[in-house]
Amino acid sequence: MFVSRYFGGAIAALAGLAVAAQADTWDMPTPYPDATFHTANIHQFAKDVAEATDGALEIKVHSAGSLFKHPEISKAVRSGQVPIGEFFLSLLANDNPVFGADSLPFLATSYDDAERLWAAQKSVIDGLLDAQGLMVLYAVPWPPQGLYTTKQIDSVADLAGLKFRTYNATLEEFANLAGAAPTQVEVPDIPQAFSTGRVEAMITSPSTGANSKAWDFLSHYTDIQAWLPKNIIVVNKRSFRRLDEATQNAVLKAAAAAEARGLEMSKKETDEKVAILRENGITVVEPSEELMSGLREIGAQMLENWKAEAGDEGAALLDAYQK
Ligand code: PCA
Repeated sequence: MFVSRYFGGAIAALAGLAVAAQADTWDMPTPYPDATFHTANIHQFAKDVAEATDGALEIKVHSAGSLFKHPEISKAVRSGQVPIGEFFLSLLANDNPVFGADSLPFLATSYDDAERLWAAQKSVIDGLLDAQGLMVLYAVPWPPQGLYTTKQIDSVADLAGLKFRTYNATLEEFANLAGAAPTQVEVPDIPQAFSTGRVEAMITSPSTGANSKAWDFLSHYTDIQAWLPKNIIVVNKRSFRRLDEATQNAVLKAAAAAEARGLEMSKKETDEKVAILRENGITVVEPSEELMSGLREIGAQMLENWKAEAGDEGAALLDAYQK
């Protein structure tokens, strides 16, 4: 009796140790603040993984570029400094233009388009990232991108000379073609960049506009619905392989759920956040035909530039998308 109880306790203690030894904590850098729907979705993903693995894998989310600055996140996951991370997919367009397809103006302007574009991009991107030691877990689109200014914008000519906040090379090209003056600013720095006058206009989603309290420094939102860029969540392949099979499956399952949930969150955001912009005094404007045709012309030129750079891979992607 005494002996068996003694051994029972010892076995329980050993089992406890085994669990403690296996438990893993993954630091996960993300670029956007906690109030962002993408970040909320990632917190839920982390919770799902912890629950499904009984705490064997804890994902600790470091939001708003607090662990790594946004441009460093993909490199940090590639090098294994962190096992997992989130970033804006088109930041990798310098590596290969295919990464930037979802930031091309007026190529994919609705959620359906964005999903078809992702379907066309996915296998190419999987392969490119695989070669970098990364595995794609999931991707989620931002709401359609709109134009924020301090005055009514009726044509592309009205954008000339504006100090324009950008978030990637594609938007920088767009601003240049519109005659504006681009400056790269990360989301957490938006309020300060506007209040100090470094920038005076931007193109981004209703989400980022509302979360940045755009009404503090801007007056007009023109709903141009220009593109739906994506965030991607990737894992370092070596880190992933180190997990036991059950944990790997739990991560993949939680990722699939996060992709579906994130898409729904994104769709819901659009109207909700436009309403918040309006409630706070932003004038929400339907774009004029003149403005739209001018912007579409810029988009068409950018698509030509992109095709020239993206070569056969780009052509195959466009083919798959336009089918
Ligand atoms: N918000 C992010 C990316 C796209 C978006 O809607 C940003 O403004 O940087």
